[in-house]
Amino acid sequence: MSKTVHVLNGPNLNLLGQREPAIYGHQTLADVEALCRATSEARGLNLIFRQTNREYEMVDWLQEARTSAGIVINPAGFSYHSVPILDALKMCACPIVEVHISNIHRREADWRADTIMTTATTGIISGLGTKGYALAIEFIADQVGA
Ligand code: CA2
Repeated sequence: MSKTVHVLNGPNLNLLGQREPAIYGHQTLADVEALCRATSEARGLNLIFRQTNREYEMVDWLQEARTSAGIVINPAGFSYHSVPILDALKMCACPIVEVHISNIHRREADWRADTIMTTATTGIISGLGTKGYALAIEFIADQVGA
């Protein structure tokens, strides 16, 4: 059984911490990676942590991750329209946790709640800030008995 967890981040999350702190907090993506690394190490899991602004790259990474211990994905703006990413998620054999830093059901625009990814994920964490990433990794560790 693979002991690698993939944490994949979608468009614009490379700028996390640089705008809208009232919604997304002050932590940067480097801070999120450090949190994910500490959580994975504590549970004996290897971590691959990535961010992309390119849809095709996310599809490639999901195909790479499909037989891993699990996937944590914040699809960001891809959440609302990307059929290629949805199809790639459906091909994954491992547990998948969709994470959103903000509570997408409490946002100013109703459409933000309408992620199409959730039909292909094991579950979703939304609104718990960057801690959601750590909780998602803990869930995957439990699933693989790590
Ligand atoms: O709450 C989340 O994690 C989101 O997935 C973030 C997406 C947004 O489109 C979703 O509705 C909810 C947006 C990410 C934009 O990246 C940022 C860049 C700089 C500062 C804050 C966010």
